[in-house]
Amino acid sequence: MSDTDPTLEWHKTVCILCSNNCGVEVRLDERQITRVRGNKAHVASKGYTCEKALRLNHYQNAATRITAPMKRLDDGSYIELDWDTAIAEVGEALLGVNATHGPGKIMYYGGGGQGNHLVGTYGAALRSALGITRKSNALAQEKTGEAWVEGRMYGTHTHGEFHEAEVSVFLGKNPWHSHGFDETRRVLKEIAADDDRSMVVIDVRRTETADLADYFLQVAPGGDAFLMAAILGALVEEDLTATEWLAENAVGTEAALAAFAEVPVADYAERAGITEDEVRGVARRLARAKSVSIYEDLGIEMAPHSTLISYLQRALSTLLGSYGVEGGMTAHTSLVPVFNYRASGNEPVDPVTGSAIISGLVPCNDIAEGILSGHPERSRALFIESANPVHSLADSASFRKAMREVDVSVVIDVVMTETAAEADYVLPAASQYEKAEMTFFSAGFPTNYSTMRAPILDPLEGTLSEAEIHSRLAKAMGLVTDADLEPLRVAAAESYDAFAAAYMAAAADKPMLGALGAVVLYETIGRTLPDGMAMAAPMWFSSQQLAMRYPEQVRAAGYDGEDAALGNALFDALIANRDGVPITRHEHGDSFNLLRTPDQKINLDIPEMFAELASLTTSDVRLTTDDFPFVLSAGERRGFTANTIMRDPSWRKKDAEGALRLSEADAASLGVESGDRVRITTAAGSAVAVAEVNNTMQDGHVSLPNGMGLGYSPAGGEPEITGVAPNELTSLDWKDPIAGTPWHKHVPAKLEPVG
Ligand SMILES: Nc1nc2c(c(=O)[nH]1)N[C@H]1C(S)=C(S)[C@@H](COP(=O)(O)OP(=O)(O)OC[C@H]3O[C@@H](n4cnc5c(=O)[nH]c(N)nc54)[C@H](O)[C@@H]3O)O[C@H]1N2
Ligand SMILES: Nc1nc2c(c(=O)[nH]1)N[C@H]1C(S)=C(S)[C@@H](COP(=O)(O)OP(=O)(O)OC[C@H]3O[C@@H](n4cnc5c(=O)[nH]c(N)nc54)[C@H](O)[C@@H]3O)O[C@H]1N2
Ligand code: SF4
Ligand SMILES: [Mo]
Repeated sequence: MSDTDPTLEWHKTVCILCSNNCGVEVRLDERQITRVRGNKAHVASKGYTCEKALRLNHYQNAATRITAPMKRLDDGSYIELDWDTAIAEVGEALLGVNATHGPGKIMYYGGGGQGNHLVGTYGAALRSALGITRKSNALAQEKTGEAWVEGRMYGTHTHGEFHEAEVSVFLGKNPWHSHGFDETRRVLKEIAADDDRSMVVIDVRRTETADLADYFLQVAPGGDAFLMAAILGALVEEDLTATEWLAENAVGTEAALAAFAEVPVADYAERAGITEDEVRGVARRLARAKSVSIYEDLGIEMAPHSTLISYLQRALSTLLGSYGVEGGMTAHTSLVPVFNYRASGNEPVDPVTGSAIISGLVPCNDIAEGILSGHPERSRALFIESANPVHSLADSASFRKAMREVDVSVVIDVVMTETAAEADYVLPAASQYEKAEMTFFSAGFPTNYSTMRAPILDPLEGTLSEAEIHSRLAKAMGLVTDADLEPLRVAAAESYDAFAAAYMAAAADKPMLGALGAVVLYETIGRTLPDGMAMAAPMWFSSQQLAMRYPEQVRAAGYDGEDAALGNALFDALIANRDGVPITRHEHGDSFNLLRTPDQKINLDIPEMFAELASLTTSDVRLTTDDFPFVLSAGERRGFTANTIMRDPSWRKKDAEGALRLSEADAASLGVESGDRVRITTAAGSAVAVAEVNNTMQDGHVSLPNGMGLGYSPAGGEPEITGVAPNELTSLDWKDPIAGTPWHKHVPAKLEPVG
């Protein structure tokens, strides 16, 4: 073989299977990804990957990739349409909904997954152009409780520095499998090996992370609020809080201290299933530390008292003075913010369901409920892209029904999903390796990095990037014409500055050009970008905004220039660089400048939280009943799960069917062994899973993996389903009273052996 053999060439991109987006290099043989290795030059992941990245070809070349637009017929079958017809019909249908029911009755869902957020900028253009105000995405079933709390406490998002923290706390989080910060497993092992640093894991199961912990608190299901309250109670009682620091940096401290002083430490510890000594030991270890970083995740965000626990853990790091110190919690910059805190403390209410709209997102459990309510204000259309809500939201049956109930539903995806299979129109997108993409997850501090990817393959024949789909839709709906765009293209070809001036003038003349932001940028600046990067054009605007807001910190990250020139320099670097680039560089002292509270202090005084805390005295820990005596965790991250991004079951090296894990004692009392079949019944439904007797489980607690129960049909025809789809077992009304986030980790269930 010569050294020009294309199969030996390495192409830089990232893994898209979780939010870490580790930099990888891949080899290609025609369209097959044949080899994958970590990219050592990547600024954030530095060569790190987990085992999943090696299997990316199962995403890129899934047998169920769609290669033509499809339209559903009355009998539920699909016909293929040519692109022009599909775009024209979808455009007409959307305008028709606005004309018939008035604006604001289209619900937009999705806009990005673990690896692709540029798509969301085009979704935003569609929403502003059509007056779509109702939107939601997966964050509204996991992180809106957190956002409710963070908005009130900080006015912005915060993240820990686990690479540096003296004590790292993982609360309902199993980073060994789910990751969540750069080089996760390496860092976990480093903490475990260091006598001066400690790891605290609070989990119902003895996880792979728990095995590395210095303090493992195996909390009883439903016990986290009691446990966190007990830790806070001990801290206050033993006078371990950072009194001077709090006086300077926090408000509402007295109210919080008074509330925590009421906690009956011994009683709550016991109710949480943890000894009082362990609780006090952890409180003292935390108080001794120079820095504490805490990572909460689904184990508490999808369990009872979720919003309260989100508050309690933040109150804890605040009372310890661990904000804005190296290794502690801190706010950070974002190229495009994932959360919106503007309405924090004064959230609008959904006109159909009456629920709070946090971070601008309709709570996920409300979407189907609203559409099926018959309410005159209900949504009449669903526009879904890069998401699989029939599978991923609570009560799949209701979401399926809602999709058939609306006047029109449109899905943009790379494969035929459970959601696409209910849609009126399915539009096939180019994959994330066939267009420019990136995510806005990065929360680095003091340096924040961002990685823009170039396509490593041409779009699969018949597919289009979302940029192109949205652009064609906008043109088909008559929102923008080539005549509008032509002068802007000429200006863009001249310079960014000429474009900026021309665009401002044109949008003043025709506001729709401003509303369509991302589409206009794609059609103009996009055409000036090197091969395949057109979809990234909206990041020119985002780079400008970041440079305007944080000029010193963007310059400190290595870019020169003032005003627009600085933003241009950042954008050019993003476009040119495949290893990721720093976007801002701060000093720890800046942490308080990033707060968006009125006085840039941390606010501890949230009366709703004190009320819920006080109500724990009379609350039950477990929410099970005699009929449903087990607590089911419906959706656990394991070695071979990746939401619903991987559909081919053969990507899984083990746990082929996604076993129901249960303790030895529970297995014995049911009379089952590993490999036997077990029927799981909940208030919502029933399913049969293969059992796995597993000594990491507590008695009375069982778990099923997420992302299972997907249909796959390599040879065409009826899809074959592997494992249990967790949301066939979950209900719409089982959710947090404040944020509306589902309690998927605490689903009361009944188990029976299947003969
Ligand atoms: N391998 C893999 N990694 C992923 C994903 C994936 O699908 N697969 N998905 C990504 C996504 S979208 C997300 S949001 C993250 C989620 O990441 P995690 O939240 O870490 O994942 P889970 O396994 O769902 O839940 C975490 C832990 O919560 C524990 N738990 C369950 N109930 C309780 C409880 O009542 N209290 C406490 N304290 N713990 C409890 C479980 O035992 C589990 O260890 O993972 C990301 N990473
Ligand atoms: N019971 C239960 N339910 C859960 C969870 C749980 O733990 N338990 N976890 C929840 C969590 S935390 C999350 S984040 C959600 C995730 O659920 P979803 O938000 O629905 O996201 P994914 O499963 O990641 O699916 C993303 C979709 O994007 C498609 N896709 C991939 N690349 C592209 C592309 O380039 N363009 C387009 N248009 N589409 C593309 C994929 O084919 C897939 O259909 O699931 C949630 N559901
Ligand atoms: S799954 Fe996540 S941690 Fe693993 S290689 Fe991919 S991006 Fe990195
Ligand atoms: Mo998630």
